[in-house]
Amino acid sequence: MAVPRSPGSSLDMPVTLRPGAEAKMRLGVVALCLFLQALALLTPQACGQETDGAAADEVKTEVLYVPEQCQQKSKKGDLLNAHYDGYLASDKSKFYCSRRQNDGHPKWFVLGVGQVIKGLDIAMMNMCPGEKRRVIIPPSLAYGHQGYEPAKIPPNATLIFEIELYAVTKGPRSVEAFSQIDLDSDKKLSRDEINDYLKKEFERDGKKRDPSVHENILVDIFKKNDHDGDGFISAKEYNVYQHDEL
Ligand SMILES: [Ca+2]
Ligand SMILES: [Ca+2]
Repeated sequence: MAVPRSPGSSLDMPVTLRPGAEAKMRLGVVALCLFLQALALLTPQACGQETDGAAADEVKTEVLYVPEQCQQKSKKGDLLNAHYDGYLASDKSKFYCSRRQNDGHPKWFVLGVGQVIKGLDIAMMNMCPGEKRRVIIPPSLAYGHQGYEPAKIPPNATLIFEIELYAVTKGPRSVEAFSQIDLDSDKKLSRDEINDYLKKEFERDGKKRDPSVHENILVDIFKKNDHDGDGFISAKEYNVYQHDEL
């Protein structure tokens, strides 16, 4: 689920999860499951992405495409689904491509809580589903002095990302969200229940999607969250990160 990660983590790229970061997230519905999925792909990290006093550094955003209809713009705490390619500004070489990871599924992550490098948290605010942006992120909002060796990002590297946002959904899981998905109230989420929920969420934004997208998400959700493999996501499995939210 990740995005360019920060120094210290060993998974794929940009997304970095800060313990407790989710604490501030709003209650949400189905996004919860997706959220869990995202979490499962992330690694807690020590955050090597502090700004180093370069307060003047800003993210430069170029909007490449905006859909005519935009019902919901991304904001802090939303769960986003996006693809992005990352390049070094110095030589334009590509250091990251979400399409080559996780079987090509777009990444899910919560916006504005440090799951991705700071520059991406900034760059993806107020974005419409379907929108495309090209953003330039200074090192102070990316990997700073240290760089990020596993991704071959040198120290003090300015990064360029090309982002395509697919979906904006409400943030994280909650008891309410769980109950809403759990139609038969048996305290566990079946594949059908989650399927129904996803369907409704996707219908709400009115976008046409290939059915395989939906199916892939469903498979991912179970892969990441059904830890005991019984075909249901229990309340415990659903709230597996709850202790972080204290
Ligand atoms: Ca149920
Ligand atoms: Ca289970």
